[in-house]
Amino acid sequence: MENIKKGEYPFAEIEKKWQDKWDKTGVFKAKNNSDKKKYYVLSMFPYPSGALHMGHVSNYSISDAIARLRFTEGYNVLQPQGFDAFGMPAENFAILNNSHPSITTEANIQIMLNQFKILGVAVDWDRELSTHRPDYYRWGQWLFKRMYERGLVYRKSSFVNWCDECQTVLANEQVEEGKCWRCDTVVRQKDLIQWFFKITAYAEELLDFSKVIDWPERVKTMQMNWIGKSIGTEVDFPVEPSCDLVKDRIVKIFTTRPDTLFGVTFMALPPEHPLIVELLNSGFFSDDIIDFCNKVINEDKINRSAADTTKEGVFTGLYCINPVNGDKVQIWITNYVLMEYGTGAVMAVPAHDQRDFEFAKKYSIPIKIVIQNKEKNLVVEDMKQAYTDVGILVNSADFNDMDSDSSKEIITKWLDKNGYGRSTTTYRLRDWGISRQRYWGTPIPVIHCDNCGIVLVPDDELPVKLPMNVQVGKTTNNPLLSVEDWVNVSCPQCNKPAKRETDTMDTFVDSSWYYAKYTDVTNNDLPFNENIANYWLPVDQYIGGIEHACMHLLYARFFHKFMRDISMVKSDEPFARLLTQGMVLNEGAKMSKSKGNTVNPQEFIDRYGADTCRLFVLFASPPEKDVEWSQDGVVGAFRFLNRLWHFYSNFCNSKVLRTTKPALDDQEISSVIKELRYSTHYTIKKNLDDLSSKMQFNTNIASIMEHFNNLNAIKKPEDLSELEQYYYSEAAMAIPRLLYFYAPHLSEEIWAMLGGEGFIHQLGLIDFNPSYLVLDQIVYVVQVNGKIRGKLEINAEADDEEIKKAALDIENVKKSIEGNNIKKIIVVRGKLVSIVM
Ligand code: ANZ
Ligand code: ZN
Repeated sequence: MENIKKGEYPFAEIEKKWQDKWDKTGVFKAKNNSDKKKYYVLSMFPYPSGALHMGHVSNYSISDAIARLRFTEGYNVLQPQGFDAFGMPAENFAILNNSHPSITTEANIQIMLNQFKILGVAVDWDRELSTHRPDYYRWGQWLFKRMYERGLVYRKSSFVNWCDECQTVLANEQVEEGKCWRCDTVVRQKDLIQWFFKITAYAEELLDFSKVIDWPERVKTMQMNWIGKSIGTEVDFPVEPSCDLVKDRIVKIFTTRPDTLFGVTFMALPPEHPLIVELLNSGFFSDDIIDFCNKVINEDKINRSAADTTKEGVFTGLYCINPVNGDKVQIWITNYVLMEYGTGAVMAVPAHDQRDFEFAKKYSIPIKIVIQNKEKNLVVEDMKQAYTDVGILVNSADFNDMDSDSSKEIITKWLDKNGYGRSTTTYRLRDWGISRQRYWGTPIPVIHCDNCGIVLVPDDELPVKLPMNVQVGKTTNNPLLSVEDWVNVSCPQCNKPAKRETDTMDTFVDSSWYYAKYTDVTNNDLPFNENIANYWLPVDQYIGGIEHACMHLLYARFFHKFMRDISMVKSDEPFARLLTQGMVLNEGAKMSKSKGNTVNPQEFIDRYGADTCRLFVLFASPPEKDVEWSQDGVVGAFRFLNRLWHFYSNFCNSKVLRTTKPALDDQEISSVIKELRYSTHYTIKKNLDDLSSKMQFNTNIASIMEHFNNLNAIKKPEDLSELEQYYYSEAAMAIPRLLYFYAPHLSEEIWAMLGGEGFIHQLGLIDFNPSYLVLDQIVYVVQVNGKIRGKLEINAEADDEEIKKAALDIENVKKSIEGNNIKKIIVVRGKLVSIVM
């Protein structure tokens, strides 16, 4: 980037000056006790990589514009900031730098704090937190214990997504197209004992968005699909007791099509099904079957469940009995059924399910039609695909001739009565596996004792601190396992030798409640004081990327509801409003190191200043849309601020600046000044309107620029009359107060140059005068039942309602309506008001 050129405004000096002033006076500190209304604005905290990227800058420019707006409106504003510091990237960063993550993390935080400061955000820095510090994660451990006590934490062995590169488990959400979301390594399945949070206990409530004020529909839909509620029927299929191993065994299936029960021709089970696992372990299966199972287990689950996956399977040699008709149906192990959904087993009905159809065709399994179409002409031999529509039941004993949709309930009731099945609801949402076999995370506060089993670390021994004497590096094991003086402890209950849990928590646990800790960050007796938290929560406006729709945003809602249920908070939701900001793109692609298309905000701010940076990202597009990086756009923003600077440098030192209105008649001013006055008041009104509903910063900024052009178009202000100079000054003085939300440093500087005192936000919102918005009057003819009854002269900007009201106010109109009911009033814009009685 080029160096500063002659004639460019001294942004570095100005920005430093105002940042120091904000800092010294502490004007942006939030008060936990205040008579003012509160406003809590939060942007998702960054991982301390050591450098803010453009995405952060865009995120924080949006939240800061909102915060400064609310400060100006007179709210007691809380805008905190902190760091999401645990996790693999930090551990790997330390490994790369041959250091310890606690050292590299704190160093990175210092660098980023400095970058936040040069961005000039109105943050209450007294509340800074970082999740890797014991005074924070202590309370994560405390919350884990409270969850455990409520039966919301458990351990189970399960197949997990395993990344060999990162040597840890990944949540389903962290697997992207079968690969690790961080390092792109192909994920494989591994059987491990894991800790789980029972998020499914809240599945139903998490589907309810009625308590959030404003969330993007897209995010709500993504969460609803993720939770995936499905109402259906569970049916018990006894296994034919062909050998002792399978005596008294039942395969439970979940179906949404109980109407097809009589058409079941085989059972489809995944290799992970408990019955299959047991048979695998007992040596029941041949090598072919074992090989097939191993192959499928290691396949990516998302691919397995995709509709177009090639269906594969092996016959187990075992049968189930269909409880409704006694049919003997083969049990197959298949790749297309997942253990994670429903009951992990499917009654396959090839005639009416496409996946089952393809499978049956491939392996020559019988197909049996039980739903007939209207024409009653379905025949197995002619079927090219499954018939999945509604129809009439056939081959279904007592249920024949029933309509398929309405038979579902009848069949389910009949199953229930006979003890064969029951109606049930299932969710796609899984419990949240939080175990990570890594060093750099919140230790799980558990001790394993041979005598007592699982023992929770007593509250007064929290935090369980991460040991510092650890060699981080690419070991095949969790590095914590080798820290013997940390692992070996005496059991808190029986004092016998015991071992610490070495799994650490998924970092999404840390980020699930940080927004609440900010409210009372220094509390060392509890996570936070209930009253303080209830004063601030919920967060009024949360801002972050759409990529968090199904992980962080769902986990935080779960935590919040849990905290509500143990009376820590009163609200039902953590985030009342959510804004998902767009990405910063460069040449159409997301900025990323691997693509080599990043722009370093630091260099950028050094060259053009923080105000230019903020103005550019906010001006380039609405906050929820992507921003396309453009050097021209940047230079444009910079040029605009330079023009302002030069304008005010002259203006503020001139005699034209008049802050008090001379006692003269407005009739005396020229039409040019009248138009300028209109521009001033119109711009203010438009800005306030835009900001009170949608955060349309880009159109806001555009109108400020336009207003400045109108001002600048007046060439010789020194020749104007005193009164005209007053209106000219008014036009000039509005700009810093409007631009303040986007370019706060320069705005404060200009305001001071204009003779203003204090900080802009302390002035409150700028007012406009509606009578100056009357540019043209329009004359309407007013008719009552087709007869002209009067004329109406009204502001051209008046809306239909205002016009109707004014028309009904005309004396002559009133008289002719008297005593009659008005049927309707038609407004023909610019011409006519027609009243029909
Ligand atoms: C028999 C049947 C007949 C089915 C038919 C469909 C059509 P949703 O709506 O998404 O809940 N299914 C159940 N558990 C499964 C699992 N673990 N893996 C893969 N598929 C599974 O889907 C419910 C249907 O998905 C169920 O209804 C079951 O197939 C299948 F003509 O049962 B159905
Ligand atoms: Zn013990």
